[in-house]
Amino acid sequence: MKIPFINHNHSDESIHISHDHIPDHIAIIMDGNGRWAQKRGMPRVVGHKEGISTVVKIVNAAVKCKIKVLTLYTFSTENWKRPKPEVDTILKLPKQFLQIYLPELMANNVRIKTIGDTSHLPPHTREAVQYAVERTRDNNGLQLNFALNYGGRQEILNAMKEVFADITDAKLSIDDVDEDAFSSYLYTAGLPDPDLLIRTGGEKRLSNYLPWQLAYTEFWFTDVLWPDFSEKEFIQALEEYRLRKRRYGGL
Ligand code: V0D
Repeated sequence: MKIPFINHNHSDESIHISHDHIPDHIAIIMDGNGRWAQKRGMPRVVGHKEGISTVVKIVNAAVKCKIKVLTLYTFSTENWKRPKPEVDTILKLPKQFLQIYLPELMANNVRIKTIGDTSHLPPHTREAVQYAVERTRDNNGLQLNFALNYGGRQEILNAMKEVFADITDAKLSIDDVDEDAFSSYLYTAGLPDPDLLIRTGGEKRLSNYLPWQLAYTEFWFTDVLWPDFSEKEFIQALEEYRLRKRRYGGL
């Protein structure tokens, strides 16, 4: 893969990748899968399956670019409102994905985690994901977070309730509840906030995705539907992010 980062180190031409302003943490809303299929006269679920191959492509691109954390919005709390057959098919995707790609993720030293309330997922989904989380626990390359049954406002409310419980139990003092302390009650505890949000599929909104964590994040939108998204667009997003940072980096 060509990484279009310019060499500022003119003393050594062999170093041609500049690692300035590579985001540590990228969050992605992988939208447009159903529409991709419908445009081809196929059922929406075909688009979701097609979206899986884009997931692995972008994970591998992120590994090559030495991104530290990638957080993918796979299933939101709102997705339960979709027709049951579609929900059932979507909830089979983690197992299908892992059956094919877990060996590749292991070889790439990827650590899998989840964010969201996984307790309400069907056991077959939970078990497949839990197995992958445990298998990859000791990997120390890219951290790959799958947002499963995730909702941002719900995350903040849960955190608020846990803070309140800890205050009630005298484990926490109300004066110590600052932004950092509160962040440690979120699913993303211990992770840096995303530097870059990518949303595919043409919509330009947040859809309840990481509202607390994205407060200072750069947003990059594309009309490209997720199954058509590729390393090319991913690199383009990284490049635009780098240019934005360079532009106001001097200020
Ligand atoms: C559908 C496009 C991978 C977006 C990609 C349960 C929507 C394909 C996973 C996955 C989904 C999740 C956990 C894990 C391994 C893989 C996935 C869902 C949907 C929702 F440990 N793709 N994917 N999960 N889609």
